[in-house]
Amino acid sequence: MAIDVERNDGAAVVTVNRPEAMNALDVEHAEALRDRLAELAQDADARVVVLTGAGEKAFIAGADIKYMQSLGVLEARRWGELGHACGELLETMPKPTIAAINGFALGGGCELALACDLRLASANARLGQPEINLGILPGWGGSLRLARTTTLGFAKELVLTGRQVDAAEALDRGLVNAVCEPGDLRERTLELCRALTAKSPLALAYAKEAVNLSLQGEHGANLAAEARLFAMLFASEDQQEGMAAFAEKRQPEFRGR
Ligand code: DAK
Repeated sequence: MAIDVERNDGAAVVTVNRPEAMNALDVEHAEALRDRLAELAQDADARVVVLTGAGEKAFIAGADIKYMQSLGVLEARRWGELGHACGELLETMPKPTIAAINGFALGGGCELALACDLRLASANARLGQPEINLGILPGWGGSLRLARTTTLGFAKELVLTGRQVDAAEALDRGLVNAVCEPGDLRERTLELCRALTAKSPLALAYAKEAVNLSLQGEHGANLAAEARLFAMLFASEDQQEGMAAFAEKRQPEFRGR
């Protein structure tokens, strides 16, 4: 059993390490994933969090079907809550989260990728919500996040038919942000991490919170909340540094204060 966490400068790379089962999540792995994400959410040294899968075939091939086979209603509810806890951490932790999709991202795997802020896929990735073929529906937030990330029509197609898409179609549909050759995925991901860790962590956290406002509530109230988040950043040294660096034609050095 392993959820590995590797540090690479300011990035924390979280790897679901169960390649013999295509990195499918059973309870043990899902609980460990939730716990690692909760720790990283609080860890100021982790400025960006990457989620990926071990091996070359799979990101996460979903929730463990063999485990789910014998679940009762109450167990299924707890199982759903566990997946939702992972998704909520990825979606709301005050730092960018990136899914490095290195192969199959199916069912719960696609749902967790959708909970991340950014998605990079290798050209051999395949994504989809095949739950309908098992007589269930995407229960880790995917039915909603897929519709928000892409379109209602495309989400309905994938959820109702269970059709998988390749990386090129995922890019075309806005399901992933970029596609690269499988051998380049790690370096492309770390490059993106470096670009993000060079920015103000305060501004990143507030910017993420502001964009997430669009997930809920009333538009006018959300615009007012965005204005407050914007104003708050003018209490930071990073705002002064960012603007001074522009005026002085140099790179900013952000300190997270
Ligand atoms: N669960 C358990 N084992 C899995 C698995 C999975 N999702 N995916 C793969 N494996 C296992 C296979 O059983 C096989 O194990 P052995 O037979 O060797 O013991 C091993 O990984 C290698 O897989 P294959 O031999 O099948 O490898 P292939 O290259 O031929 O095919 C594949 C790879 C990813 C296309 C295929 O394995 C596959 O179709 N896997 C299932 C994908 C899938 O249907 N994923 C969605 C799962 S459902 C909810 C909570 C959660 C969810 C919903 C509701 N509530 C409580 C509200 C989420 C549901 C799901 O994610």
